[in-house]
Amino acid sequence: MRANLLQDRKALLLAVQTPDISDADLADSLQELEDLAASVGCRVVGKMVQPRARIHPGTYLGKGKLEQAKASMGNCGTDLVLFDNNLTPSQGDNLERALGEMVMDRTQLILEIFGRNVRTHESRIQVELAQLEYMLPRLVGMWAHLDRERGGIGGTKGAGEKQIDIDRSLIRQRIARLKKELRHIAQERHTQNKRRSNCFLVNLVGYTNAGKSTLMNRLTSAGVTVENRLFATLDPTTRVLTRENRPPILLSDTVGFLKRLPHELVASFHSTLEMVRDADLLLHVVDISHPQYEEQIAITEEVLREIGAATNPRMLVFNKTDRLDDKLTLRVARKRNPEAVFISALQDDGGELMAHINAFFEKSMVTTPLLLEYADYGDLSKIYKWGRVDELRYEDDGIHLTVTSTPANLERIRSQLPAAR
Ligand SMILES: Nc1nc2c(ncn2[C@@H]2O[C@H](COP(=O)(O)OP(=O)(O)OP(=O)(O)O)[C@@H](O)[C@H]2O)c(=O)[nH]1
Ligand SMILES: [Mg+2]
Repeated sequence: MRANLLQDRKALLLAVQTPDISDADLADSLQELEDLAASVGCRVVGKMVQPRARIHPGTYLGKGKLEQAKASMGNCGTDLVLFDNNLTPSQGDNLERALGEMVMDRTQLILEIFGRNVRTHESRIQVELAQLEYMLPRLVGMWAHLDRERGGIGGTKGAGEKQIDIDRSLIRQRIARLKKELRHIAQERHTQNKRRSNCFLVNLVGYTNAGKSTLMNRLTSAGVTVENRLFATLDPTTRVLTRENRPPILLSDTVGFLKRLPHELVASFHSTLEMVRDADLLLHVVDISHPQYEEQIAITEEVLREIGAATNPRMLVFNKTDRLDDKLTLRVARKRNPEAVFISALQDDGGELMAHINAFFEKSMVTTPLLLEYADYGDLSKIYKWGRVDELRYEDDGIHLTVTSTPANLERIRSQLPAAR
């Protein structure tokens, strides 16, 4: 396990409120930053906001506010400053010097959390790739001080600049290697998925901490890690949801979404998210006990659009209903989302949700009569494998069947059994 540099740090949260950010949005954003900090073991000891017409290009905050921040840090023993917005490399550099403590922006913090939660080879590569992609354009800021200190001689490259060239090329090489490895893993998964092509694929999606993994465990006893912290799940897990169905239904759990998810992460988790795009049904899990659940729905929809899953059929699943004291939230949500399912993944048995899932797939199935000649009797098992046999009659000319399945699977039956009509 890698060392957690952030464990037990006392953090000050800093944000600039530009005119386009409402008080409510700012409060939510800071709360989320605090939750992110808590999930790496930091304690937030203070929050400061500066209303400004625009972010200061050099130091993000104005000079006066910066001094105020430094004074407050001294009083609280703060040893980490977290910025709600992303910093440019030079802002980060300037702020670290001005404040004298470790400075991190939102993206860096999220990358750090992902880094801590990797469990498999694949997610380790994905996170490292995102970290390197984030670092690459920032190398200038990291080394520029070397040249500044030497005064830089016109025409020749300074030591810092040379160092940047070396680092850049090393990082690019590493990025290329990681990408190649990810492609290889994705290919293997593709082959695996092909084997599953006669199954229905259901994927859990939703905001981080909504209860996706809890629901996965409830429905399939998959034993996926459940934790009350953000981004507990990074690796996809797939299990059989029902064997009784023809075709069987598989359920996958995957990484959660978040507002302003760094685009480097979305890009490097591409192959994981591809599974979401391939799903026949998305279960969009929502934590209804969260005060901003409606915004979280909108953000999840936005990420789904970004990854090309805008048109996949989906079902809204409002979770954590047991945490609601007031009936009003539930009533409003039911009224606004008459098609949605309301559950508590902790307390319910999931039966109602299963009924909805089955009904959804039932709608896309087709029922057709088939005639199988006695000479092909051995192929009956294929029909049972790819479809549901509703009726079976032995007559003089062969076996008369009524079979229900997806159009694709019925096509498969017909093409594999020349005698089936
Ligand atoms: N009260 C209550 N808590 C729940 C329910 N479902 C999940 N939780 C809790 O919510 C927290 C997050 O649950 P997870 O299942 O890890 O959430 P997730 O959506 O998989 O989160 P990430 O993997 O981080 O995206 C855990 O502490 C769960 O015990 C529920 O129905 N009721
Ligand atoms: Mg999870």
